Amino acid sequence: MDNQLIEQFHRDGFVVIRDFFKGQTALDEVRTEITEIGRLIAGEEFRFDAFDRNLITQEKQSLLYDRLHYLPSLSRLSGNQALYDAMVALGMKHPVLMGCCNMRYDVPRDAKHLFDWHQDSIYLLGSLNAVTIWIPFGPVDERHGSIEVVPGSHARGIYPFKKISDKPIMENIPFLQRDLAIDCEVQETPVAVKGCLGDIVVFNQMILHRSTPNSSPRPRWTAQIRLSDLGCSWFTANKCPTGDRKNIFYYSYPGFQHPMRKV
Ligand SMILES: O=C(O)CCC(=O)C(=O)O
Repeated sequence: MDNQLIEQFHRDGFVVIRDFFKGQTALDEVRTEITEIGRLIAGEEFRFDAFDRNLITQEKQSLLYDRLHYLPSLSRLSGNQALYDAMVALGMKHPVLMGCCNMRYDVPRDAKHLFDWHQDSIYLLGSLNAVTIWIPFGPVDERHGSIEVVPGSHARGIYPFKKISDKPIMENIPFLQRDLAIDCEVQETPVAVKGCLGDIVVFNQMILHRSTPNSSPRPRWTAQIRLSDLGCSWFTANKCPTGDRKNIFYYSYPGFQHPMRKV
């Protein structure tokens, strides 16, 4: 991999690798499988690149969205060797999958499912250098929506956050986006990520980032492959915590000093 990309990733906490999937069929299989499932759920008129609220009702949208996590083609994409090789080139020693790889289906003008500013690490835990590989299946830009990131924020540790739900703080109870939110104003200048089919965006899970709205007529499909590094000594010393079984209140990530911490 180009040294400039590696340097940018370490400095800014994210990098866009253009044409990563050029010549590979990994994304085509996902698209084909989603189209098949979309047709089963919404009918033969379903199209991957189009959106019609009369066809995709809220109920069908949820039904489809909830299936995406279980696509065999997403599992194959999660195990894509080129992705692993790229993460090793970016400095991971022994990348392993986290149990939260997923796909998003951001339909036009749907603000409800957008994520506000957050750091993945407070929900997902994982190694200090855990990454999300964010894979667009079409254009991501101001019109189609995308993500915004705060370059360099990954190096500042965990930002203050607060619990926003009634969930009790107990060791084995995971916290989701609806349970925790950052507890400070984001004053840094963000960068809007732009990309297209075939590109990948890799970001450190400590980076501050958020979704931006899709105001185009087509849906925005993206995959999120999440990897932790067994070569991270903090991770192994803490028995490899992941957010599907543990929660942030029981782990001291460097920089973590929030008064809500209970243990
Ligand atoms: O794709 C998006 O809109 C947000 C994704 C995100 O925040 C994440 O995967 O951590």
